[in-house]
This record gives sequence, C-alpha cells and structure tokens, in this order.
Amino acid sequence: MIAKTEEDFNGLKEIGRICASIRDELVARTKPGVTTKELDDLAGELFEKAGAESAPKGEYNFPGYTCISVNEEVAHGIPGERVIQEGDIVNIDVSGSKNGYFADTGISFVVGNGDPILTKICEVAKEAFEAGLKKARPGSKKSGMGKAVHQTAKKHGLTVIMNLTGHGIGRRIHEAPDHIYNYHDTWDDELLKEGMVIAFEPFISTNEEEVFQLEGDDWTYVTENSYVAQYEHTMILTKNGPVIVTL
Ligand code: M2C
Ligand code: CO
Ligand code: CO
Repeated sequence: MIAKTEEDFNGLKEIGRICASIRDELVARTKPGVTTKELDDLAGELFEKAGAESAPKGEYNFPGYTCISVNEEVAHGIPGERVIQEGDIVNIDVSGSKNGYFADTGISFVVGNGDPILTKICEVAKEAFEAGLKKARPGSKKSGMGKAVHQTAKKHGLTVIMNLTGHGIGRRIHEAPDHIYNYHDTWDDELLKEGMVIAFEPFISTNEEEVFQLEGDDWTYVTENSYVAQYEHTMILTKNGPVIVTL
C-alpha cells in the first residue's frame, strides 16, 4: 500500500508494535526444552490480548499463529512438537493484522552456545538489512536494496537466497511490490515511492542459494546443506527516511 494519511501511519504503527512485542516475547522464551508449539500458543494468546489476528492464519490458513523455523528449516516452519536444543539456529517470524493494517517482522538467532558460523550469519543478515535500508529512499531503484544485501553477503564470504524475497505489505500481508530480491536484479527497474510500505527481509546463507519445499507439508522451506538467517522489518518509505514500524 501507499500510506498517505495519519490514520494509515497510526494503523501501521499499532500493528507493527504488536508484532514486534510478540516477536521479542517469543525470542525471550526460546530456551532448550521448549517446543515450537508452546511458543506459538503463547503468540496466539498475545495476538488475542492485543485484539489482533495472525496473518499466516487469517490470510493463508497456515497451521500456526507464527512461523518458527529451526536449523535446516529456513522459513514457513510449522510450530509443532520439535524441542528446541542448545546451539539451534531459530527463526521467529511474526506477522499480523489489526483494523485492516498488516505488519511483518522476523529474526534469526542462536540458542545459547552454538557454532560461530551460525552467529555470523545472524549478524550479517542484520548488517545486510541495514545496508539495504540506506537505499530505501523514494525515487531510488528498488533493486538497489538487493544489491546492497548481496554485496554485504559477499564481503563476508557468504551467499544469499535467490528464491525468497521481501515484499509490499499494508492492507494485505503480501502485496505489490511483489519482490524485493536479495541480489541485484538488473531487469528490475521499479522505483520506490513516497509512502510505499514494504517488508524487507534479507536471507543470508552459508553456501546454498536456493530453498525448496519440504516433502510432506505444503509450507516449510528448507535447504539441503546450508544454514540461513533472516532479518525482517516492516517500514514506510518517506522522503525523510524509512519509518520502521516493527522495531
Ligand atoms: O513474508 C514472510 O516473511 C512471512 C510469510 C508468512 S505467511 C505463511 N512472514 C515470508 C518469509 C519467507 C518466504 C515468504 N514469506
Ligand atoms: Co515475515
Ligand atoms: Co515477509
């Protein structure tokens, strides 16, 4: 959507705050021994308390309030009986709606002590996000954001996931612009617009560049032999810089 009115800004900020606080609460509760379903049930309670709705459930009938992805799972992990272990890399992705406005945020992190490469990809995902953020200006090419993401990954000897992208958001969870790539797509000449609302979500990988759908469910994206970290926020693009609503 293109946010124009104060009502738009306030509506996006309200659902942004709700998603951010659910994300932070779930991250704080992610300890060895907890199941991903226990974390997701808590998210369900928090959405209800806030008078908001889970976007994956409401928009796609996803079997969970949030997407929780562990180790080989990259995104769209279905909460279930999987028990979190020390050293796991976990991604918690929270998206929701209230009063017709949507926000989306996600973070990858390592539980306790883990392989240093896992911590590294989490840090680089955040660095790539910050590099892309500097290019998020109305009038600039959308492809500049992906270019900054890929450059950041390469600088650290890492790769990006080519077939997962950021996206427009606002009145739906996924809307135009459909794709904000993690690399420089030379064919993409779309310009960012004043008021445009986007969910920017770099995916940084240890080596592989593509995810595929896990056989056996219709949702989970996995890699064969790679670890991946994501870092995502929803923002409104303005001439004074991006307003991040999910901080
Ligand atoms: O937009 C995402 O960040 C998720 C979508 C949840 S709906 C099941 N919030 C995303 C991540 C990876 C791939 C596609 N979409
Ligand atoms: Co998300
Ligand atoms: Co998203």
